[in-house]
Amino acid sequence: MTTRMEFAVTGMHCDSCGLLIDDEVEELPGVASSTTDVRRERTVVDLTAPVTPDTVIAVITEVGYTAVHVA
Ligand SMILES: [Cu+2]
Repeated sequence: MTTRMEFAVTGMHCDSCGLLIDDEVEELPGVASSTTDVRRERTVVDLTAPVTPDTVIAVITEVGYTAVHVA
């Protein structure tokens, strides 16, 4: 099982953007933690149960950013 996924995220302007993404992604069942690095434009998501990349992308899109699954 995949325990970590990484996304390239664009559209973030400040640390609040990263915190917003992490708060929303961490609401998903199966997500242990979400860590966004605004400068690197990356979000790393650690899982405790299977979650599809598309599920995470949908949440990030919903709050106004663009995400691509990279690993
Ligand atoms: Cu911001």
